[in-house]
Amino acid sequence: MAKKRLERLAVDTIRTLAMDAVEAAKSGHPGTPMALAPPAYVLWNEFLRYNPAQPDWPNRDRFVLSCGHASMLLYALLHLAEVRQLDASGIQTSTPAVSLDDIRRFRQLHSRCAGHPEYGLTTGVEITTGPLGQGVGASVGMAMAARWLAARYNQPDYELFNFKVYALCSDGDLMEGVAAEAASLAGHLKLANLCWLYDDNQITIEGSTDLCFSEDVAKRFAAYGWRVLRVGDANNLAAVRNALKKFQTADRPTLIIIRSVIAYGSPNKAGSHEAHGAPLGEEEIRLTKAAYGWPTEEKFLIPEEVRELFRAGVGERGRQLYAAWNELYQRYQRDYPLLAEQLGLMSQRRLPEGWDAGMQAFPPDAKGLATRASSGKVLNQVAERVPSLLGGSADLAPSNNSRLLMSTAGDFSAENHAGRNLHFGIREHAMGAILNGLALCNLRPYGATFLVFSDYLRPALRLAAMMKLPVFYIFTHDSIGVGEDGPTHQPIEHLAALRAVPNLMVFRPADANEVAETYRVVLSLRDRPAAIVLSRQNLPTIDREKYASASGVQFGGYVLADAPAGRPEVILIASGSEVVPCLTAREKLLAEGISCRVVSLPCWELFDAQDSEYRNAVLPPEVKWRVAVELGVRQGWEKYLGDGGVFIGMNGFGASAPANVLLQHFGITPVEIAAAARKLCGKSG
Ligand SMILES: Cc1ncc(C[n+]2csc(CCOP(=O)(O)OP(=O)(O)O)c2C)c(N)n1
Ligand SMILES: [Mg+2]
Repeated sequence: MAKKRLERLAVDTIRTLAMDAVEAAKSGHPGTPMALAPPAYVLWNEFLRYNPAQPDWPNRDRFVLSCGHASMLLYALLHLAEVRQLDASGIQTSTPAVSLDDIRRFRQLHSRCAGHPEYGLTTGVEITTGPLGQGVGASVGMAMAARWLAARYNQPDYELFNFKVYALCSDGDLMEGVAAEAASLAGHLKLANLCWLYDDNQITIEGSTDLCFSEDVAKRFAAYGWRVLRVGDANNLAAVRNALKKFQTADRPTLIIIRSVIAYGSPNKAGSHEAHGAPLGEEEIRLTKAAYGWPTEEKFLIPEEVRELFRAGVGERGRQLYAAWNELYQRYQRDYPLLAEQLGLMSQRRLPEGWDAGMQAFPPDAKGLATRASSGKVLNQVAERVPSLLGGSADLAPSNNSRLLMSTAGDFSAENHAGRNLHFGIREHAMGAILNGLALCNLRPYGATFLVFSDYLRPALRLAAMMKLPVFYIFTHDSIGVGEDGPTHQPIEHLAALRAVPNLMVFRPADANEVAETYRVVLSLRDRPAAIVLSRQNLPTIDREKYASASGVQFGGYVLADAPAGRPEVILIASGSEVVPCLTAREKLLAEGISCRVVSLPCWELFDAQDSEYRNAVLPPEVKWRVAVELGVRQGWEKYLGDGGVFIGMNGFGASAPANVLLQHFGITPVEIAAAARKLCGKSG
């Protein structure tokens, strides 16, 4: 069969699979896969360096479907390329990642063809997408990871890492702010290994992009420092090929603007927003198949020649490239055993033996230090022994104490892709997305900002939790304790909002030693992100001879100071900066003959995961008189307070004044804590 006809057959196979799957599901997005089948075909079968039999090859090119609603496009490609599924422990199996049955059961329970691509569910899906902008945002992190790995691990004659990152994106992706933030940084960093293919179909859900999107995207990206190429018609395979060829030798990121027609080929729906998110309908499918010259009554048809074409293309190329790489890697292991060992650990998200040996205990100190400061010290101690740890702040590193200070760390820049200190600029949302991209390439990234601005990266954080990525966030300036900056900078609802995210661990350590223990837990996480919430103001370092060891952090909560004979009438529960005020209140209460226990509760998620025996030992069900203290909203504390408890915290926004004045003003002091406990016990002061 002539090459051109064969290619057309492959393209139409992708199109009809998408049409049939959406029709069977009675739900989904057929129009965009139909339009983008040609460029996706060329990219996958002619350019992508990807081994379907070894989908976790660390140097594979990454393909990100940022417009996740076009998921059937990706599933069709994974099926035709015969990508193999990895099992839960990452071992290859001989089962297809996407079987034809999965495609038939698109969007149904337990099908690997979920509504939007889900990382971890379907091998070959490099990232969960659907929330527009997140895929392209994370693609910048992936491209940074490729550069960083190359700069740190390639050796003369050992080019282990040189993978490229391709992201397919839509109008919606490029309207989102996160894409602009990420593109701006990618241009600045000259990430020449990054290519976005933009589906310029001039259609979104409400209709033509004329309604709300009239900027010159090409000029905008050129201004970011990108190279901009155009393909006038998505069906022109030669033009797509040409553009992708140019990208291979680029010296900066590339945007390929591809003009396409949504639902191409459909006589009545092509070019219409109606084809975005609804099945075409049986009759329209028949007409469209006829227009393609496809058998009109066949469903889920895959001509054998098309399978052969993919085997001879991406399959064979991937097999050869991987074999050559693997041979190189064998030699690398012999010649650079230490570096190879690091890479091996990274690929399993494991830490080097003794990684926490450098962590030092902090001596008791009444003046103490801010937990952001102790965090900076511990982070640096840990970074010495965890080579995959890298990160930075959204322009607040001096305040977040998030900088890696050792001389070998360096700054990541266009000239130095080996730096471990990342500079995100004031781009919290892109920071969140980039951290996901870095973690998806098995690095251990962190990002820092003020807790109050965690809202700015929340959509990316949510995806990190959904994808089970071990990203961590350093959120400082955690309460009205920031003082004079006032209510705009004083987080109130943020702890509750973060605790509401499934699979995210939120830590709010009380002193320097709890900070160290927090890092011990957080760095060992392999399947979830964590937020470390830290104070701006100094907090006393608790005397651990007098009170319990900070190692209790590993249980999420622990008895820090017990009542005489372990029989409390009342329990004071707190996190972070409110723990020491509770200790002070306890002293007062003990002096009055009220037996009182203080529980430090730095991490709800960890505490809730303990068995009931432990939890009941810390918070005995029979002790109903409880006071919880936290400089945030009450939401969620009910589960520890029960019916008889009292909450001391914030009911509304803060105010601008020195921190101590604010604590008095809002009534959050040891005096008030003791008074609340006394009242519960029915005693007077
Ligand atoms: C952050 C976010 N907001 C809204 C949506 C809902 N949504 C899905 S697709 C889409 C826009 C569709 O237009 P476009 O991105 O151009 O995709 P096309 O229809 O051209 O494939 C919207 C608003 C979303 N998925 N993510
Ligand atoms: Mg569009």
